[in-house]
Amino acid sequence: MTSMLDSLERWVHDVAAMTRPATIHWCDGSDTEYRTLVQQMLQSGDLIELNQQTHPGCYLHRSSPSDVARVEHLTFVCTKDEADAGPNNHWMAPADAHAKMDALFEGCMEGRTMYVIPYCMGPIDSPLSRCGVEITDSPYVVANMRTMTRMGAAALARIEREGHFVKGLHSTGELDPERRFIMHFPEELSIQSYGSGYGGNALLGKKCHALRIASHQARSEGWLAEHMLIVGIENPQGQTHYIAAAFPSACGKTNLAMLIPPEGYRKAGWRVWTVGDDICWMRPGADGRLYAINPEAGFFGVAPGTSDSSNPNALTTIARDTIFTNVAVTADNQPWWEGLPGTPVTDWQGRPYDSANGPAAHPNSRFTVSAKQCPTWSPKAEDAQGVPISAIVFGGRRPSLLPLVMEARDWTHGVLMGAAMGSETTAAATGAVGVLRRDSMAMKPFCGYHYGDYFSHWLSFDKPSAKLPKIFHVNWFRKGKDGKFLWPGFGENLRVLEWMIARVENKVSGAETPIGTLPAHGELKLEGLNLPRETLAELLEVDQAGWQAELHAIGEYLNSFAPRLPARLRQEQQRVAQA
Ligand code: GTP
Ligand code: SPV
Ligand code: MN
Repeated sequence: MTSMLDSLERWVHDVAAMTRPATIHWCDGSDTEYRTLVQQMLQSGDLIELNQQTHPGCYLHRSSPSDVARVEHLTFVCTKDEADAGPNNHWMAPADAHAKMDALFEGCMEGRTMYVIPYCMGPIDSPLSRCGVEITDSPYVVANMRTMTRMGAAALARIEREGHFVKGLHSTGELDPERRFIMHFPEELSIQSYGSGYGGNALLGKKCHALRIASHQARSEGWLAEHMLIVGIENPQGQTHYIAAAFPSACGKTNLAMLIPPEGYRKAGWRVWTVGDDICWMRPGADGRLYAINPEAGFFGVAPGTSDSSNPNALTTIARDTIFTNVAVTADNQPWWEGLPGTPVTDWQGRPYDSANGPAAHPNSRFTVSAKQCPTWSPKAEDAQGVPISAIVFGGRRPSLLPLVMEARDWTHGVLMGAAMGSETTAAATGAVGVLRRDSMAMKPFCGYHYGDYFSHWLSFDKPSAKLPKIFHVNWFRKGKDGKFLWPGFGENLRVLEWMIARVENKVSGAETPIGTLPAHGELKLEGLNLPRETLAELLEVDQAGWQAELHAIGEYLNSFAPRLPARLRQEQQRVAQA
């Protein structure tokens, strides 16, 4: 019984011997602990108090200007065999990675507090949940992990019971981009991160554990760890369908998860329930359906663009008890970003706002907030069994070619649609923005193993006993000749989800095309929406020549995963190309 805690304590002891902190603090997740941390951070300048009248319990954190996003070029998957990491990952031999990291961690916590954070990803009592312990010298990380995970005593008790956990070691280091690495050791169930205090680089429960390590584990255990939102759509009859959707970073997951129905739908009795906005763990249940949990307990959402017109739910959610990172502030000390009314006076770096310096809020500025504060938070999000998934949706930012929505004819075709996903890059990772790149299942930065094996794993769910969800592909981002988005998006996306549900329930027949099934004439409900008929036609157009080129490009892309590319996926690409 005590042996697990012994091994945890031994690890903590070993880490302390290497990093040499002044003190060690075991986090219990209590309110008192949180309040104390906040006070310390206000004193040290890690947090800045925002207007407590308008935003009670809200604080601002300014990260180092060179540390504002995930760093994919410094993120490594360290498997024994290089081939197992795949061409989709940067790889380093475990021994080399350990040597590099040990040198960086040596004495790095001198004079500082080392925090030990036991956490659980997923409801504490769910068989789908998994635990980890993150050791960090960043109080900001502790405060964020408290919101984003089930952190503290209950997680520690589960770790003690289960006897295993993912080991995460993080230090902010010198914040020198030259001395920054995010290392994953899936075979050791461990993560080491040095030199960044930002989001996915530092909150190790999130992308590092819940996606990179978990996807690796999920493959051997027969489940899926995906970069997906989970949303429940309740129709006027009171029936709820749960939909899981994978869009790349900053491509609309949080927005879709918190969607507010257009007026007509609201009046008719449609409701939307938020289960998750970024990560989804799914496993087949006894009835053959896929059941999903959200391993997170909070939202680490993109601030810019969040407004009363785009996402009023998010705005309500973040009205109190929220940590803002890299947003601007107004004259009366309220958080501000592009898309909000009012004017910024101080930019995300703390400088007087000057439009010559670019946006006032960093394009990847974020809010961290408990999911419980979301007005549409689903009671089912705490359900240990998870929610049954009726449809899986893939999508990305595609200014042309990809229609508003299409449905895969079967699971294999759906896996191809996911594998073929492409999107324009965004500010969520460092590097150029607006460049088209393939991002299979929105997992390019997060799949902890070879994409070829990952595609095989996806295909393996197609068993006679399975009752798999239908698979769709959407594109909210198609542009017209004037460069403007053709589709209004946001709440109006419910119209597209309604069509998907009608397909799931076999209530509409759709129109078959070589690339998949599209809404037939009149099947998309557009009442109350001022969408010109030509715009709809453009949104649903299938450009044969364009698709030939696209399918050729998809074929080339798939080739890059040979020899591990499953033959079934190659055949499917050829089938569609010849359709
Ligand atoms: P990560 O947290 O990085 O994984 O991002 P996300 O996928 O949750 O993206 P999010 O919902 O935060 O949206 C990112 C950006 O896309 C914001 O600027 C939104 O305003 C914009 N966006 C979201 N949904 C839509 C849509 O339906 N149409 C258009 N045009 N823009 C959208
Ligand atoms: C993403 O980039 O997909 C995010 C933010 O959700 S981060 O936690 O930094 O990965
Ligand atoms: Mn994300």
